[in-house]
This record gives sequence, structure tokens and C-alpha cells, in this order.
Amino acid sequence: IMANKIPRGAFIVFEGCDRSGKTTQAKKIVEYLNEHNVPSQFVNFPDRTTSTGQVINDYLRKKIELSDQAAHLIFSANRWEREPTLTKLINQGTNIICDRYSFSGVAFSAAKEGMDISWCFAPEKGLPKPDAVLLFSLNEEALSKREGFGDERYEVSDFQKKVAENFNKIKDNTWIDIDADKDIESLGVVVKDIVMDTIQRSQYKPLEKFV
Ligand code: NYM
Repeated sequence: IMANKIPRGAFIVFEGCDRSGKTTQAKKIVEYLNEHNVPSQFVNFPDRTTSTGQVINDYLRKKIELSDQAAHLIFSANRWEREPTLTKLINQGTNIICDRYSFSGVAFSAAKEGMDISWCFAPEKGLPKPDAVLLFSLNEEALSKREGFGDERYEVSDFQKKVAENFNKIKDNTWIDIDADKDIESLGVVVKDIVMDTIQRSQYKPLEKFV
């Protein structure tokens, strides 16, 4: 007899450089889904509210210094801290729209001298693998027209360029490239189609893990 399985939620990650508009879009689609009775939750990494998140916040605000390796592992620990709740929510049918994930961890850390991509990816193994990754990109001209960076660590254009290169190195053919040089509404239409499609096709597939 076939088990009467409950559809699970989709796990959808929005990635990209700072200022690409992904946070706005992630919040907007979550609002839309919930309004249409599709249970969904916005999640963002780093999650600055947890115990590791407070250390990360101090680090990003340059209140404390950490070695590059230690900083990297704390960002990863921040995801592992959330993993049990995330997996549970997904399996219970909540769609997770996640603003940054392991790929930001790798792309930002590996933009530093002496940090390589495979070392950076190692602590991510075993975390839930997203059903879709949307990579928000802006060309240099479009980026320069947006409001300036803040004064957190990493918010400088030379560093962001390296981060963008890393995203392109680590992406595979399942990632969806999003040209973020659009107004909020038009970008929202693009995002909505991809998200609805992902929810549909992920419902009865088991949630995978990074290997
Ligand atoms: N960041 C984010 C990392 O360096 N490693 C990570 O694992 C993650 C998730 O934190 N500049 C960086 C990217 C951002 C910064 O993120 C804070 P946000 O989305 O601006 O709060």
C-alpha cells in the first residue's frame, strides 16, 4: 500500500552580493505566499539572534577580530544551530525562503587570501540542500547606481567583486541566474514564477543533504 505522504515545503535559497535586492524579494514572496495560504517562512543567514549570531554581529560590525578560519566556522555553526528547526519546518510542510546560505559562507570566506573553496565547503556537508538557488546579479554599472554600501566588514566593492566571482565558480547548472537590474515589481514577477514552480516540483521529493 502506498503511504499517504504529506507534501513537504520547498527549501529555496536567494544568493548574491550585497545590494542586489534579494532580501526585499525574499520577504515579498513570503508575504505573497502566506496571503495565498501557502505556509512559508523567511529565514536569513547569518541569524544574528542566536548565540553564535551575536558573535557574528560583533565581527561584522568590527567590534571584535577573529582569524578567517574561526570566523568561517562560526558562520557555519550558525547554520547548524538552525538546522533542526529548518528540517522540521520543511518536513511539516512550510516553505522556507532563505536569504543567504552556505554559498555565501563559501563565496565570502574564499574571497580572502589563503582560504580555498573546498576547505570552506567542508563544514557545510550534511546541511539540507536547497531545492532551488536563485543567484541575484548586478552588473557594475547597475550596482554603482544603487545606494552605497554600509560600513560593515566586506562592504567594499573590490571584495564584493571577488565574492561575485566565487558565486560563479561554485554555482552548478541547477542554479537560476537572476538579472537583478529591474524594479522591485518586475523582479517580483520573475521570482514568483520560479518559487511557485519549485514548490510544485519539490512536494514529494525527499529533502536532500549536501555531500
Ligand atoms: N556572510 C554571510 C558571510 O561572510 N558568511 C556567511 O556564511 C553568510 C551567511 O555576512 N556581507 C556575510 C555576507 C554579508 C554579511 O549578511 C551579512 P547580511 O545578509 O547583509 O545580513
